[in-house]
Amino acid sequence: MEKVKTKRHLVRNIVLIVLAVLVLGFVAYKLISGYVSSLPKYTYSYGTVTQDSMVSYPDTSFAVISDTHYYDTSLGTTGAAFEECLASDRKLLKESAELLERAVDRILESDVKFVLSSGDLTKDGERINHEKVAEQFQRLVDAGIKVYVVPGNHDVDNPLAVRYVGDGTEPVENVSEEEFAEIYSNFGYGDAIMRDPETLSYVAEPEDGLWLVALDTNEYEKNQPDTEEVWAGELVQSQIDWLEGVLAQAAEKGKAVIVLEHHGIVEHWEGQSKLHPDYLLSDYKYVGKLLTSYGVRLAFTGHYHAQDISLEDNGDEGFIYDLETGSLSTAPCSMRFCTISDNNFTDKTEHLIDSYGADFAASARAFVKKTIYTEAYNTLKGYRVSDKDSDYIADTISEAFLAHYDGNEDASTRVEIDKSKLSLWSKFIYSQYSYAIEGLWVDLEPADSNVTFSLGSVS
Ligand SMILES: [Ca+2]
Ligand SMILES: [Ca+2]
Repeated sequence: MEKVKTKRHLVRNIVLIVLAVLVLGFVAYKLISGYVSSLPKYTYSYGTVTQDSMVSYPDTSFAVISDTHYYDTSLGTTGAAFEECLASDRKLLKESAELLERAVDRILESDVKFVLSSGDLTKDGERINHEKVAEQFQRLVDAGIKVYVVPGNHDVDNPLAVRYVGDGTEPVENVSEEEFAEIYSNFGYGDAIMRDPETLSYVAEPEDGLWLVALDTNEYEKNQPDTEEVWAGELVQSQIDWLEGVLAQAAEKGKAVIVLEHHGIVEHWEGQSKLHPDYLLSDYKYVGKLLTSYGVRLAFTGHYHAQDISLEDNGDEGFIYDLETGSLSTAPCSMRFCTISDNNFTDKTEHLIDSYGADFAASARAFVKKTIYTEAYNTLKGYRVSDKDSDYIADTISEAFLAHYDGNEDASTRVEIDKSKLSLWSKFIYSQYSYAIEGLWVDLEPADSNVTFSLGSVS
């Protein structure tokens, strides 16, 4: 009897030791992998500009549009493949051409000096769509308003440039890097005072004393035939070296710098880098630090289709605002009208969707909500969450994304999820994603639109 008891104790102790080793191993793995992923992928030589030595920005005014995702309807608007494309996307593709035309009309009425476009000009990099975008931008240039573009992940060497025929698709001509620079020669590339020899990055001077550093953050060289293009973005070492040279020259010549790029530099909600890392530059924290170390305070980005401004404050070593502009083809179709005066930045945001009337605006918002809802619902069903609970959670998630896309999130309008209505399994799955809903509803400082802040110090 005593022998059996001793044997049981021994087995129990072995099991406990094995469990402890497994838990400790898992914790150690998490700590080490977390530490490794927080290290820079590339090498950076930081500048020495401090808050006290930052130059003032010259007075100017400009408009910003992003993610126009232009789609010429001659490429087809019917058939099973097109319907599938619409159902899985947030974009108003059929209206995208008219939306850009209206945006250009609106800019022509304003008194801005230049326009920035932060990537994803076309649906999927089709040559015809690029040419149509260029036609619209030419209207601005003809009226004396300069335009500066930078490509997004959809725009160059995209293997999915297609037109819709019957229920299927047929490939159409896309554009290479060289062709992109040719088509947009009147919109940045021809006006560049410096070009990165390796990529579509360039520098222009849209206002005396103001350098625009347009960065090509995309990774087209990794695109594979017949598969979706690479969404992630990064600056490789040769681009970082080039950028450091540009920033050093700007500091030496006393030029203030604004950055234009597709991918984010500062997280736009707490948890974005965990749920959607491909929307931020791979080394975003280090690139942000590099820019602030040279006194850059404004970066205009896109990609996520949200109207949001967030701030990285590095204390004495400077600060940078990441001003993400929403998609012109995703409700509410935001565009920014910006002014810099006495080293203060002011944004006035307009929602182009409002120009279509209340009914269309409501249905466009419902369309965006439905596409997010469907994606969330299918993800939850993949985890075997019940239909009823998937519907409830997906609805909550889509409301959170809609609020984030609009910007200036008003948490008082949030309907909290009642967890007592969920099954035990649904509660567990929800607990894995609740950080996203919490994060999306919290607007990180400063406000996202209709806001003024100082470029001399953090207010
Ligand atoms: Ca914000
Ligand atoms: Ca926000």
